[in-house]
Amino acid sequence: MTKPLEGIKIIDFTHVQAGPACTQLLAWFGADVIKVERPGSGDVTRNQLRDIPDADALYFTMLNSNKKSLTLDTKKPEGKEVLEKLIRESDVLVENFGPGALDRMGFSWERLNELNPKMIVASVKGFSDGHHYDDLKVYENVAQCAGGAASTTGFWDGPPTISAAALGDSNTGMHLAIGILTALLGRDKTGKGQKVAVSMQDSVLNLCRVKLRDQQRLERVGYLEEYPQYPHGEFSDVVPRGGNAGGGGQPGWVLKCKGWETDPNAYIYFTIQGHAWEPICKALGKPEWIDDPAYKTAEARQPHIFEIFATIEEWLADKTKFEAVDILRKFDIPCAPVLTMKELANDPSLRASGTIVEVPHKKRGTYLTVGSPIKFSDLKPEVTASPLLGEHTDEVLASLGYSQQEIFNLREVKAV
Ligand code: CAO
Repeated sequence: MTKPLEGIKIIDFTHVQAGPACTQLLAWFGADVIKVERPGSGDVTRNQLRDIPDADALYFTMLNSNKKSLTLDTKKPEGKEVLEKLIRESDVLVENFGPGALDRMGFSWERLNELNPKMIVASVKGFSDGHHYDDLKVYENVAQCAGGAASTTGFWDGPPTISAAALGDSNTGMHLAIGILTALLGRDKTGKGQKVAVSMQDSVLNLCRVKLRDQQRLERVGYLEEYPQYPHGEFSDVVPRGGNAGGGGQPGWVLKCKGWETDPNAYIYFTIQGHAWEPICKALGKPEWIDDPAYKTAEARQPHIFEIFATIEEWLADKTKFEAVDILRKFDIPCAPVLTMKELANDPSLRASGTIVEVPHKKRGTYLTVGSPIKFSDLKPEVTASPLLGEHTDEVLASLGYSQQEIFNLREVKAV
């Protein structure tokens, strides 16, 4: 099978999560991704949170599959020379160094564009260029705070809360991948490369779009009717944390199921979709609610929505989260069990679809990872192991025309 990105050569100058998530995606789809890493140490995640001594950590293996690894000291003149050769024949360079690091290395956008005017240079930074915080280094949780996610996540009587989902890292990487693919299509038309930049703050904010919607609604009308604070609580002038409330026009909540006293994940998410009120009443054995004026409309239900949720919890008390969903799905009610990582890892549907995959690795044995969440009719992305540090150094150098002796010399000066 020919993969859509076959023939696209990418210099992967990324580390930790945001950048690697982007280049991994492009590698799954066929791009030749060469990860450039510092000799001796490599991407810091190779060593972070190791579970097997002397083997790359899962943090690294799960974000760097399908790539090659070239060790190169790009601060040494010999290393710079190799990088320049690689730049001349690559389509894309992706980086997520701290602000100014690439410039300090001698590879500013102007220099890169001079070396290869067709190359796309893609960057992740914490904040966008020119932002008053653009000198800051940024990790996931910092971005979640700066992008509006933390102030709007959690419960109203608790502090701002971080999501476990990588809204700052992998989400930014996904945005960058869209930018790179757009620039590649643009290059087909213009013949020119360009700079593509995505900030983690912007990417988080992009996912918090509905909260900016709510800020404007709040300023206009003074309340937000789908938040638990309505109608009995107080609103200030900023979007509050809404706990587990639904973010759209239909209320929802995380509800207890059988066993919640001992199992912290014995819950389902239940959504009261307006037009599904009748089936909900039927499912719950509450036909009298269907035409009761106190329950009939969303407006009528809202003031006592938590009493309704409490009644649903009574109905759930003798049902596991899976049994409950199996009943509710027959009534077309949007709901799901709260699934644990263990349940997801063993989910036969996710295994069958290739979303959870087992990958054989030279040093680790087999490990689990998340495969492509994007499914195609003509492409089934195959996930292969992440490279060992410098595993492809000789191969990449040889492809650039270096002889065995020259490679030996580069090793002698510790440039590779
Ligand atoms: N050869 C030689 N030097 C190399 C090299 C190589 N192959 N690869 C990297 N380096 C050097 C860089 O040039 C830089 O040197 P100077 O600071 O002396 O110019 C140095 O390594 C450190 O780079 P850094 O600033 O990127 O690394 P850090 O560990 O201090 O910061 C991070 C990490 C993530 C906070 C920072 O890179 C950052 O803010 N990146 C942008 C935002 C981002 O992507 N964050 C997401 C990370 S995932 O949570």
